[in-house]
Amino acid sequence: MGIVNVTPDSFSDGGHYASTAAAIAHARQLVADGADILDVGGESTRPGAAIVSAQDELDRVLPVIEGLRDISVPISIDTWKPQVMRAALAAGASMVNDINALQEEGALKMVVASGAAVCLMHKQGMPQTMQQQPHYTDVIAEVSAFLRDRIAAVEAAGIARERIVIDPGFGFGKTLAHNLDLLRELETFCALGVPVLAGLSRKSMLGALTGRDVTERLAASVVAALLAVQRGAAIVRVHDVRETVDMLRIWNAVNGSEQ
Ligand code: 7PJ
Repeated sequence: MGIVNVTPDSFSDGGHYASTAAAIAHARQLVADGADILDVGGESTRPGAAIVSAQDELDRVLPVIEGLRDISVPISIDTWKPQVMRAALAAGASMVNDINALQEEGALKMVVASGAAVCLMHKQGMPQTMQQQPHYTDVIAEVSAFLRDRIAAVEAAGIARERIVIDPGFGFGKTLAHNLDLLRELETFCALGVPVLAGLSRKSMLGALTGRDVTERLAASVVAALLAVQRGAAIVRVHDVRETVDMLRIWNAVNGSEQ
């Protein structure tokens, strides 16, 4: 899964058209590099980031999704807002990647009605404050119980199991120790019976371990993706598709897979 961030570049005066065109070109490059899914997002959910209005988010992501109508891979919309889900799905997205696991009022109904796939992610707290004091008695058990409950809730609402993906939510209300526990024990989540997505690319846990700035985390990100895949992750959400696909080619060859 290749990450397509559509956020205005405050240092460029190219404006809306330039950021749309840049996002579309970037998305096409990710597919050329081997991405099997594109994850389009218009709101930063990084720790401490401000909330963007649904209208601003739509203004960012819709022209990009529309501009990718002919693309050969499924498009995922990274949002927790039902209004953005609805418009993005109508414009051609076929998956919802929700850091809020469809808990927002109206979100579950929206995805049920659309027939789209969904990624249910765990987080503790809200993005603005979640890294202030993450706390768990047993992070594996608690994240696992949450994901199990959300799978049950969305299945009961009418989303077939085949349409559900889960994600422990690295960095979303977790200390470095919690993140390492989640990665080490990723197989526990695979045992819940639906594909597991892991998002570790360029995250601050990799910065904490390497001492490197976000622009210098390529090697750490590829290794983290490998560790996730080794522990059963079916989807890795990454910025650096080309290098991650190289890694997966080696992994698959060693495992005797055709791909
Ligand atoms: C994730 C995400 C993740 C899923 C972001 C960043 C922060 N969606 N959206 N999983 N992270 N499903 O990429 O650093 O880990 S935004």
